[in-house]
Amino acid sequence: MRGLRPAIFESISRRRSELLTGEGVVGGRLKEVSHQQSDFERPMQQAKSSSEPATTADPAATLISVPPFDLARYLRERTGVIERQLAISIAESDGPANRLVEAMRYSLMAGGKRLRPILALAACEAVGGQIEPAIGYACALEMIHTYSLVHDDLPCMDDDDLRRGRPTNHKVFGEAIATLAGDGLLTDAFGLFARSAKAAGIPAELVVDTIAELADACGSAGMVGGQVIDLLAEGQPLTQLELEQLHSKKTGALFVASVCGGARLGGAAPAQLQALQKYARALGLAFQVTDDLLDVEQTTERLGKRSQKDHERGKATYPSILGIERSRAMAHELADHARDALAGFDGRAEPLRMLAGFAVERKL
Ligand code: GRG
Repeated sequence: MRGLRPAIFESISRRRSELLTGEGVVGGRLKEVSHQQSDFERPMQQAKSSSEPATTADPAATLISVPPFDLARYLRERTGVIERQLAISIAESDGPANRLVEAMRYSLMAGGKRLRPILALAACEAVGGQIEPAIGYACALEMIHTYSLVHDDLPCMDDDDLRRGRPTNHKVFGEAIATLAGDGLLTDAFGLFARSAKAAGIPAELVVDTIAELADACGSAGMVGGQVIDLLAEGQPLTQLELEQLHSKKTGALFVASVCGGARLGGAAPAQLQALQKYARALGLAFQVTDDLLDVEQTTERLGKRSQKDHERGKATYPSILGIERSRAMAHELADHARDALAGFDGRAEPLRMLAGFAVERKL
């Protein structure tokens, strides 16, 4: 595979990995913000079933000096957990379909921020759950997200050559195998989650509810439906409201399923799920507005995917409707809304609070 990668792709990969491991923007500024409790790094508590959101129980906690929350380290650790499990889940195959598995691995193990699985695990622990039973779900989310990228890059969709700092899947494996690799990732994601949930002893009703929500988020009412609206809207002017509706399906629905699914597996109460849904909706939109800004402001080399493409394809974006400065202000406001939705949660929700900042501060 390496022989297929020109030097430009190697250099893009290196730059992306620096940006993601905290040596770039992710590190410094956000590191300085302190969190209310350090219990994120303590052993996790059992999932609760109370209908009240979690609160800070120990009055002595206010007297303890708490070290600043190190987001870069947190992202590195969580990325490691997820990537190790993904590598196991999509083990190499020497069967007749090994070319397919190779194509699936190629895109799945190509890096990426792993934001959706990280959010799922963070939501799980925000409600007091243990993350181990939710890791299968987290990996399923990343497989689904990766499938959407592989299909989105196909010539019949966005027709892109570069993704995650590498040639796109169809450039390496051809269109037929790339299409099937996406299909394989999507389908296997549900099998992986179902099996891992059973092995972890998660109650069947909880698993069924989570699968239904995830399928809705990915399907015609969610991501795929949003993609269709996006395709049909190319070259058309959209209002801000229409753009928001498009993105709530195309990008937002999977963020909501990530956060709410992770929280449900952690034992979230209905009131907590409601608050987390608000958090995820605001965060998903903040992420998308930022994505539109990055497309305008960053280079292809830095992003590891083609920049300036929204304008070229005649796509309505937040910068095209609101301008750069108002879009940036909107992204930050949405991140504030996301954090506000967590008002009833204690220090265990600190990673979620920090991730809202990350969604808008990121540089790729
Ligand atoms: C089902 C074909 C099909 C498409 C679904 C989600 C989607 C629609 C297409 C993916 C392409 C795209 C540009 C979506 C907008 C959301 C987005 C910014 C995705 C990139 O997500 P990141 O930044 O990517 O989390 P990494 O590589 O870090 O995982």
